[in-house]
Order: sequence, then structure tokens, then C-alpha cells
Amino acid sequence: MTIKIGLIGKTNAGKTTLFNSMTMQSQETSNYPFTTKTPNSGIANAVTLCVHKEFGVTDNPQNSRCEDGWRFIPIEVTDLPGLIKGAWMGKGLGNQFLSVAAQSDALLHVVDASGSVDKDGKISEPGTGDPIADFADVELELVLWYTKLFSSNLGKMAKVAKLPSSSLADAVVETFQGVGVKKSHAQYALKESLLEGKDVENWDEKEVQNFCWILRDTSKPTLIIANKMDLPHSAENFKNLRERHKDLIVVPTSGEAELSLRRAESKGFIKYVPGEERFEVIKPQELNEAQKEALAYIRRKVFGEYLRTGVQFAVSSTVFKLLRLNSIYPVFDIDRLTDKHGNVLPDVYLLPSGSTAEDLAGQIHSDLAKGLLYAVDKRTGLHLPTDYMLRDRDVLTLVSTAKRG
Ligand SMILES: Nc1nc2c(ncn2[C@@H]2O[C@H](COP(=O)(O)OP(=O)(O)OP(=O)(O)O)[C@@H](O)[C@H]2O)c(=O)[nH]1
Ligand SMILES: [Mg+2]
Repeated sequence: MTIKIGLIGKTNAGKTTLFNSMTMQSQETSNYPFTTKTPNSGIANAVTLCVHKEFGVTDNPQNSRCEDGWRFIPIEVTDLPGLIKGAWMGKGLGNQFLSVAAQSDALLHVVDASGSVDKDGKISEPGTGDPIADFADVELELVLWYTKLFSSNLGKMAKVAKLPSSSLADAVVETFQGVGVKKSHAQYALKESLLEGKDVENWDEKEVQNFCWILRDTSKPTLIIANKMDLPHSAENFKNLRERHKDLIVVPTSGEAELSLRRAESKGFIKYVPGEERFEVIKPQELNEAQKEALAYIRRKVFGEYLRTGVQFAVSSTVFKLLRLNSIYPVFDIDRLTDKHGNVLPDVYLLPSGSTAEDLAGQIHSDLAKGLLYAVDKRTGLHLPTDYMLRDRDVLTLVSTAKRG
């Protein structure tokens, strides 16, 4: 099960540039509004310190990649068309946008922190736009869309809620199924909005809106990307964004810097591991003046101020902090740390915190889960019960009556 992350935000915020830098694709970007017309999907990576050094082995990753001691675990990212006001009513590319956003486990909400996008989405001078308003506008569109779903299913929800075998939370789940709303989200939103016992047909407009805000926030975890940090005015807008949204993770980035570095790296001009706080020019003689100047600009404006481009940090923070996924290394042979074919530390699985050894088995193969007897922990040698709650960076083998495929 691959984790899915969607890039949302106002037009020209830099979503496609970020997407290209994460996936090494070459989707069209421009300084005209609404460049992206249809969603693009690709593979990015969550990065975590690999366990191979701890065990003193050299690994042969199969479902992931290991570089300089860092494990790169693939996830799926989708770049979406910019949102405009009225998208919730189906304006512009609204419906298409929202249905793709709905499939994501988490959203990266990209904001042009330099404030160089005006009200209509056109590029203007840095400092003239309002990143806080941009963020709020896009969030409002999302909530209005939830509200519309709610209102158009009101009659049905009222009926389902009254059935003896179901509850209002079940009715909410049915309505918002396509958005990935789970029963725990519905129950939480009902409780938080103090609407638990109130007949859904008697909620007033404000109550519906409030409920939908809470449902949006809980069902679709979101991280703010403050992009274009290399430009003037970004530092102050970043600070304001962070102050305004203390409950959210806000990561400063420069998508354009990351894209330049990754492309320079793929051409062999520089050594750069995404996420690291340095890069090294290895073939200075092959760089032209413009490329030299671009790298010097990145060193000065991005690494000098913020230590890194922030792009890889944003993706990894989404996976490990926002979604609280744990990286788990299952192996077949616990002594040699290999799979059946002798590959050392072949796979990493990302599982939500609270997952058990049995959940891990289920992700690998349903037969393995059915016959699961216990797990063995590499670090302690302990036998762990099937309901053992996994911890980040666990290395273990699953012992089952079924043979591992
Ligand atoms: N200085 C600077 N410019 C950037 C950065 N990221 C993107 N840009 C520029 O911002 C403009 C818009 O970038 P896109 O990636 O096309 O933006 P988008 O959000 O995908 O826009 P839509 O597809 O219209 O929604 C382009 O001119 C990019 O070169 C950045 O980190 N720094
Ligand atoms: Mg785009």
C-alpha cells in the first residue's frame, strides 16, 4: 500500500516545480496562471536513517533505496491544478481537483511565501501578495466542498442515522466515503462540534460549517509548504504563517533550488543527496557561467539562510511526523537479516503508529497474516506476540505456519 500525498494550493505557488523536484519529472511550469490542467502523479521518497550501519552490514534494498546511509522509501505524489474561488461549485477544474485530493492520505498545501502572486493568480512583485489570505482561500474552498457534500446528502444521512443498526457517524462516513473519512474521524468531529446528540436535520448553517471544518482537518492531515523562500519578503511571511497556524507544521522550501540541484546531480556536476544540508561541485569545469551563478545563488539564498531547500524535509515530515508512520524492516532470516534470496535488509514498510505485527504480516501477504504465530525482534532476540505494537525502525522476522512468499 503506497502512501499518497497531494500538492494543493493557489495557482503559481510552485506546486509543479516542487513536484518535478521530488519526482525528477519534467511537467510544464510557467509564470502564467493555471499552467497545470490535469493532475500528474509520480514517485517521491520519504527518507529515514537506514538501520544497516547499526547492524554492521551492507544492504541490498529491494523495495527502497539506500544512499549514504539514508533509506529512501517510495511514496506517491500528485500535483494538482491550482484552485480558484468557486472550485467547490465545480468552477474551473474544481471537481477533478477535489476528487484527486480526496484520494490522498495527506495534503501538502503550497503557499508562495514571497507574496509574488496577486489576487488573480498572476505573478507580480514579491511582497505585494498576501500568503495568509492565499492559504485561507484554498482551505475555504475545500471546506465549502465538504459542506456541499453534506448538504446534498442531508436527507439520506438523516434516514441512515435513524436506522436501528447505525448511527449518525455511520451516515457521515457513507456520505464522505470518497474523501477517505473514517468512522473515528466522524465520531471525533461530532464530539468536537458538540453535535453528537442533535438531529442532523436541525443543524443550522454555522453548525454545519463548523462540523465540516473539523471533519476536513481530521480526515485530511495537511502540512503547509512556505515556498519560494529564496525571494525577498519570504522570511517575514513565513514567520507570520507559522504564527497564524501554530497547530500545523510549516516547512520553508525553495522548490526551484531543489530542482536545480537534483538536475545538476543527475548530470554529474554536483554531489547532492536530497535532504542533506550541503552539496559539492565536482565538475566545476563543465559548468557554464549561468549554472555557476545559479548554484552560488542557491548557496547564498537557500543554504545560507535555511540550511537546506526543505523539499525532502517536507516530504519526510509529512510521512513521519504528520502521518506518524513507522518504518519497519521485515526479514526472512533474522540472523543474516536477509530475504529468501539473500538480500540484506531488503524491504521497509511504512505503517501507522499503533500497527501490530499482525498488521505488518497482512501488508506483506494475507496467508502470512492468517498463519502468524509470533515475531522475533532482532535487537533483543525476544519472541513478540502477534498483537505486539510495532515501533519505528523495528527489524524483525514473522514466524507463520504459511511460508513467506
Ligand atoms: N524564485 C522562485 N520561484 C519559484 C520557486 N518555485 C516555483 N517558482 C516559479 O513560480 C512560477 C510558478 O511555478 P509552477 O510550478 O508552475 O506553479 P504551480 O503552482 O504549479 O502553478 P499552476 O499549475 O498554475 O497551479 C514559475 O515561474 C516557477 O519558476 C521557488 O522556489 N523560487
Ligand atoms: Mg502547476
